[in-house]
Amino acid sequence: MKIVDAKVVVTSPGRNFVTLKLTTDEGLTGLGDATLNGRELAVVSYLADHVVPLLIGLDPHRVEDTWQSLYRGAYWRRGPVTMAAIAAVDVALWDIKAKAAGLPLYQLLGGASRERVGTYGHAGGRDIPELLDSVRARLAEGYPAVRVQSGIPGLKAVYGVVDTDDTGAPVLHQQARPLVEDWDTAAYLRHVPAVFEAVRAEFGAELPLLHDVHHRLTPIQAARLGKDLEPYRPFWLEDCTPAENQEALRLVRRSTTTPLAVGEVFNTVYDYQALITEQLIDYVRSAVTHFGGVTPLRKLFDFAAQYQIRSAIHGPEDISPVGMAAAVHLDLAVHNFGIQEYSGHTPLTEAVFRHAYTFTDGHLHPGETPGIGVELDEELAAAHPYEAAYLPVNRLHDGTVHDW
Ligand code: KDG
Ligand code: MG
Repeated sequence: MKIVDAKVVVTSPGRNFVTLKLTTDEGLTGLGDATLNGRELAVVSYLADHVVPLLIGLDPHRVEDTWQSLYRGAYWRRGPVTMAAIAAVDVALWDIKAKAAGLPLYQLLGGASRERVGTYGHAGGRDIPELLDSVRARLAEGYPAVRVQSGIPGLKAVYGVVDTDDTGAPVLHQQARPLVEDWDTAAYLRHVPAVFEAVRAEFGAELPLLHDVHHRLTPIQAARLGKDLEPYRPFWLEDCTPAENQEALRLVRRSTTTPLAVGEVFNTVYDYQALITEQLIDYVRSAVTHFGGVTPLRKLFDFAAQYQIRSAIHGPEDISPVGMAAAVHLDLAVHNFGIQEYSGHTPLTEAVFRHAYTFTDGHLHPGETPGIGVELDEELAAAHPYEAAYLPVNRLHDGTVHDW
């Protein structure tokens, strides 16, 4: 079998998604997600200008060899643009291989290790009462675990608190210039324990609660927060520091028993080396889409398993249903699965990407369709072309840029 066509599709059914579609001489097709939120077209160019010409004529069954040749052959290794491009090729090849075998991808990854995949959903509110309503809504949708994010008194816009329209649907601020949010670490550190206190008082001790700091604290501030949250037994504290400095997590880890989750902005296993071997974290959070695909993510999970660290694949709305499908196959197969982040997609996005995976009672299942189980409606995709969009930036009250 040979690859005869490789096409990069960019579509914006409410937000931008980049998809690679490979076609073989036997008529099989494979899809891979290459969406890098806010920098989409860089990956489109990487794929279309530098990768697609190398794929034509290749045997799609050679997944490992193709991965190694794209990773090592570029000489310029790693980085989100490169690894998102490689991920798209990797997942598209796995899709074709599984279709050729007539099996859902998870069967090629060792088969099911569990019946279904547990998830967490996002709850957010401008203040605590609004957050409690949002938690109630996630529970009514069936989520077994909830990430809680709240507005901070004195700050106008905070990560994780999404504007909604009259129907409760999230309003996206896709715009040609980044939205400027504000940040005050002291106000944040004062408020978050009160948020957990209120959520525990309302929903009891058993509900798994997660919180995303989104890279904003210094190690000593993160240690303080971890200690302050201990009485509320969080499921995890996510990205408490900008963890490209792996050293930072040593201090946090020594100071608190609050579990730590890290990795959505990581691209390779090397970003995790000290964090895993020194057992500084509890969950590895990389996305299939930003980590180079199923091939390296599965190796990461095996490495993490030796240290009792579990998987928690990144799954926000900016991972397309193609990336989400690949994640759910991996989740079902790996032994050290922890939890899957899942926000779902809009009905229009789900019409562009029809998928076999299902979400029932707060749990995902990849379905039994051969391959990853996603079909791209190219006509509908073309009707919703790319729109320039940036992620927000954060500034302190004096105007200094802070991590977002
Ligand atoms: O594009 C950025 C998002 O993927 C990120 O902000 C989402 O932190 C995130 C999460 O935990 O889902
Ligand atoms: Mg996060």
